[in-house]
Amino acid sequence: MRNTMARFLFVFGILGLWTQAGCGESNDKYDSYTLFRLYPKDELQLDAIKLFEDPSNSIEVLKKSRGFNDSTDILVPPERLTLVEKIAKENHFNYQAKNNYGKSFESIEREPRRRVLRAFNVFEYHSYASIQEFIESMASKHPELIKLQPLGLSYQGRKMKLVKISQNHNAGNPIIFIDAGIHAREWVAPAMALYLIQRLVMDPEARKYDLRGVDWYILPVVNPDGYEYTRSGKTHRMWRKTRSKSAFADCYGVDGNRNYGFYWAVSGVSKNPCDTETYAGHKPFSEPETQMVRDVMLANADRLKLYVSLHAYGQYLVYPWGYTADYLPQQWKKLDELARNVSVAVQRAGGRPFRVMSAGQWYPAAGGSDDFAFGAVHVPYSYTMELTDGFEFLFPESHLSTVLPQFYEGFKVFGSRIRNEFSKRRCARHDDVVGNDDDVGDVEG
Ligand code: 0X9
Ligand code: ZN
Repeated sequence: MRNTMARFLFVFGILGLWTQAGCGESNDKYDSYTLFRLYPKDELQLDAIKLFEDPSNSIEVLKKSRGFNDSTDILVPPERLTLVEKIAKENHFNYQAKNNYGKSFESIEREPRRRVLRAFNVFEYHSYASIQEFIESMASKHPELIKLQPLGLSYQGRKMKLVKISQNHNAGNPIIFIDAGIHAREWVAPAMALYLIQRLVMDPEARKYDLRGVDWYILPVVNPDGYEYTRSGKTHRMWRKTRSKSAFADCYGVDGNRNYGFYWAVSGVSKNPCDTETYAGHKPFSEPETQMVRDVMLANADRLKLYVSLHAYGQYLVYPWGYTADYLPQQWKKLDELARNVSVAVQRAGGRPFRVMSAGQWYPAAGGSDDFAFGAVHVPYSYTMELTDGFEFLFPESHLSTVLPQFYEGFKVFGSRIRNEFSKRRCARHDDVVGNDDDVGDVEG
């Protein structure tokens, strides 16, 4: 095993130097990539997988496994294929491989012209401009329910607006704040946020129950520059970070979910601005986009009772702490129990269950918005929700109409809990038991 590892590291090292020195990006970059889905079955294999995560290997880690029975998904460029196959076989990995991965990318060139003639379809993926048009038009048609709050401009100058949905904006209701799309390639997350907006406003049942005594604040695309970049061609479809230019290197982007100022950069981050995945930024809140989310949280700290950050993929529903696996917040049982109720509701609607745990138990990574909301802003319920299982980041449009309503059932449970626990206007829509109000503090995980 040791020998294999040593050889593996050596060959990777050589190849790493070669690829970094020589290669430009072709337009169909991912067409020749292979998706490997590796199922580790023991600690040694889990360790071996970590070697794939070194960014100098030009392998892109799409998803990390949570121990056994869960896959680590990696995208392998053609020049690494033989080697990865060899390592996988030598180490007796149970794995699946899908060649020519980029060829399965859906065409994204249909907007914007065609859409002008017809209504916005929430079961499709849209350009940022169309998304903005949609929220503007919803707000002008339903001024009694929706207020748009301008938050500022993204790094590249895109306008960002918070969608506030309430039956009475002056009632001082508890607030549920949902954001999506901090990671550019996770398209199903903004799609879910837009579906939530449409459903809360257009569905009479939702108006009657889900808006009762609770305000919903939704920011559908936290990282619009990155989002548009992933739409700008197949080569960029797997982009994750923002698009800010580094002052220290000729590289772009920061991982927005490593950029929040709570135990910033203590685990699971890269300090290298050229790391395409987890660069934490040169300081906390270096990005205008994370500053805007922070400011929404801080401005509403007293009423903010639930924060959910929508991501993809893997069907996880995780809670703080994300920065460590060593301990859990004292209130973890409450967080855990609500997450399980949400999962059950999604399952009852025909969806897949969520894997529920603390984010750090999945893999420790600091600087996430969930930890900041919980630890710094003291939002009592804070989650990261990883939507969908299957298709990786390329969740097909044709399946949105099935899964988004299923996930909505989970949001009803979230809404009920916040209403029952914090609203002056309690009325149970769901059988949702309230847990104990524990003091803040940590316990061993
Ligand atoms: O790593 C992340 O930022 C999230 N997963 S993703 O595949 N969408 O990138 C998980 C974040 C969980 N929360 C923290 N680690 N704080
Ligand atoms: Zn994400």
